[in-house]
Amino acid sequence: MQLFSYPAPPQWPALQQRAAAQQAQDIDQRVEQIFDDVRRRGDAALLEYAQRFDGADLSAGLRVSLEELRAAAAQVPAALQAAIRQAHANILRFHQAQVPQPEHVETMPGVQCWRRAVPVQRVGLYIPGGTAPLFSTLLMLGVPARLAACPEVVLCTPPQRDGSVNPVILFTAQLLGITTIIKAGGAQAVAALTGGTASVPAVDKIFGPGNRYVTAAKQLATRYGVAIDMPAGPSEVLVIADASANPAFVAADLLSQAEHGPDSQVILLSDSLPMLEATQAEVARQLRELPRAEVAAQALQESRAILLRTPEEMLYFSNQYAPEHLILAVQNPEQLAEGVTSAGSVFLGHLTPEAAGDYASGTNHTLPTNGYARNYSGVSLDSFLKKITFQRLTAEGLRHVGPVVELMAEAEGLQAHARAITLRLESLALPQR
Ligand code: HSO
Ligand code: ZN
Repeated sequence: MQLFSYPAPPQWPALQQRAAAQQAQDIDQRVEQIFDDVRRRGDAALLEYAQRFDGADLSAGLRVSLEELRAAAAQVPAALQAAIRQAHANILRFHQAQVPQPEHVETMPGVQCWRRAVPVQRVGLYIPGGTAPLFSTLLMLGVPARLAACPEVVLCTPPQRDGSVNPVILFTAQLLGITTIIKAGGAQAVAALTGGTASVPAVDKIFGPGNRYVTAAKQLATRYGVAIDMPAGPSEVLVIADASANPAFVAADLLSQAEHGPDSQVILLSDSLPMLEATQAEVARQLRELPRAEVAAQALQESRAILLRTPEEMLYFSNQYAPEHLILAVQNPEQLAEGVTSAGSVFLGHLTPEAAGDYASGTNHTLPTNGYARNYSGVSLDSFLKKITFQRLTAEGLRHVGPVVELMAEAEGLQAHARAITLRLESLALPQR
């Protein structure tokens, strides 16, 4: 980690810079070709990509069969099953509190307006395979999808070389009651979810993390009218640590973000130089013990430890950076938390690691990165719902609101609008039969 001592505020924007997103043009072109190919050849294209990119022969079928699904639990240790069930229960409880209350408002006598939440009808959940198959992400997307009662939930995840899907992912899917599971990864999976194939239903909205190809593919999907959860970027954490923090805890938190990927962003702010130095030493020590040390070490090369003067300065810096995760490893975290205006998710105090929220405390871990915490929220139940407004006017209601509309419509020069009211008001004035 590079150390910066009391940088002057004009230098802060440079320190808040994320590594330039290298959305290489050749990635976009490649993804467009894949979309074309999947649209033209459907399942045949998916089979070929599985062979080429995953080394898997899926001629037996692109879908996970019910037998495969049922067999998965036997391969997952009982203790892990219990842990996943507990995490599921906590995440469900937290998201249940987000169920919207019915809204019904009479704005004028006889003018009834109401709003109803309706699930997005068809959703696609993408779960990467690769070096770390994130079944926790399936919980984070599957729980709100089920709670919202989306009628169609399609899970796409890449196959392993033997053509199977990671059993923990299957166990988690089963727990969620998700049975449409497609063995497809990468941009081709997103293409299939966008346009549909014989085996893959087309969806209305696509969720989930992925590599640069998946990210580019989700972006392209939006051009075909498919919505996505949010613009994605590398995962990031910012820790504010005062002299009361435990350097070993802080180091572990920094490393848990760094081990996600070589492009993970890690920033440590402190108003205590001894704390910064002790944490740096701890990071170096703990790094050596990590199986993913190489990945974490790469991420740490771009990471920064910054000495600032006061809690207010640290908070200001953090709000400007707008981190995906913010850890307040300080004596009085509540007070600091009050001042947070931009962050995806905030972790208060010395005993609240980001890892708790990543897996099991209940909050969602699909969060805005790359500064989008300035203007986006993380995934929640809302992400799977649309809100539809309804209204109904009685005769009394029309008499109340009608003249308001007539005047405004005429002032905008929109005579047909005015007439839609006038004709009805006139009909009310006629003797009723
Ligand atoms: N920190 C990741 C989520 C995750 N961590 C999954 C472990 N597993 C999201 O930013
Ligand atoms: Zn994580």
